[in-house]
Amino acid sequence: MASMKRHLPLCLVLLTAAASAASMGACSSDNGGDTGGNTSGTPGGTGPGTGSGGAGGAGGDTSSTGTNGEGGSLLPTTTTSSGGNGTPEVCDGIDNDNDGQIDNVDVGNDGICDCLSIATLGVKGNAGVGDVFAAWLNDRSDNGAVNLNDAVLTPQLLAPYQVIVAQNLSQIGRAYSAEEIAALQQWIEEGGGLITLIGYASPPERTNVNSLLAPFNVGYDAQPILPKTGAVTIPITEWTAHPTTVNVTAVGFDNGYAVNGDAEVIATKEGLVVARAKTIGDGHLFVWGDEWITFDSEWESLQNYQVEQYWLNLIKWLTRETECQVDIPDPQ
Ligand SMILES: [Ca+2]
Ligand SMILES: [Ca+2]
Ligand SMILES: [Ca+2]
Repeated sequence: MASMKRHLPLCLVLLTAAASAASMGACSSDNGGDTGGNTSGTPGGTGPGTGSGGAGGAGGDTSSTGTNGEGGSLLPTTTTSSGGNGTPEVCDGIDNDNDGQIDNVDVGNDGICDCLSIATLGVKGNAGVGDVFAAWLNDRSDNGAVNLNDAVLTPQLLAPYQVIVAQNLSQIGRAYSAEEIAALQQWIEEGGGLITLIGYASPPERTNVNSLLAPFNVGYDAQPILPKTGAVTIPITEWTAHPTTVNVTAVGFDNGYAVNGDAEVIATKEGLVVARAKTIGDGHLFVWGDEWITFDSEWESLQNYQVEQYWLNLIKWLTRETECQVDIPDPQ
């Protein structure tokens, strides 16, 4: 709406100058065309940009009806968004198409927002094959995942990201400082989404991740649980109805840790809580008791597990409600 308001005085100028029905069409279509022109360089935006009434009129002609930004619908579109003003949504931190969602682009209709800004802390696991934050995510978003590894957590470091995934934090070479823990807490409270994983290493791996979780009164228990017997992971099948568990009936687990504390129980196994979720200020926290779900090559061919669905649900729920929310495709 803001961009349309900014164009209003120009339209009034054009109307005053031309005083014709044709110019009215030009004005209304320029609202959509100019916004598109600024981001994609497509025709229709040249009128207001140059201040030329003639060029603006050309934009109006292509819209045929020229009512309330419909000219934008003729622009090349790279978005699946259907609402709003017809201006294509692009990854720029702005709700270009005015449908109430910032950067809700998913050209491939794969359920991962193409504009997603996600980072990982620590190092990936090596007990299985594949890494969900490599090819799997790269195929589904424009940015992939940024590996922050052992970077010092500051408000400036965290600010660009919508979702952060804490992986194996036992190798960062230090304990997180109070300032780092506070920075992450503030980032979540202001709308960030954190998911923590565990089960990568020996029990001391809990120390750093639990320090990050302490402000939220959640943490991993001391005893490893649910080791797989043979080659097959333990199926987690007891789920709470929650946005993260839609269409999920079974996900594999192997040698993780129970999740204790003050947060909603999301999944249990044999009386143990293996997942909890919590809304904190404007943000979200999800604590999963294992790391096996990161090994995409291990689960992509398994029909009895819905790990991919789980990741789609998790990433969507962790992302701010007003940003990057795209439809998750129906299970096949
Ligand atoms: Ca939008
Ligand atoms: Ca945008
Ligand atoms: Ca996508």
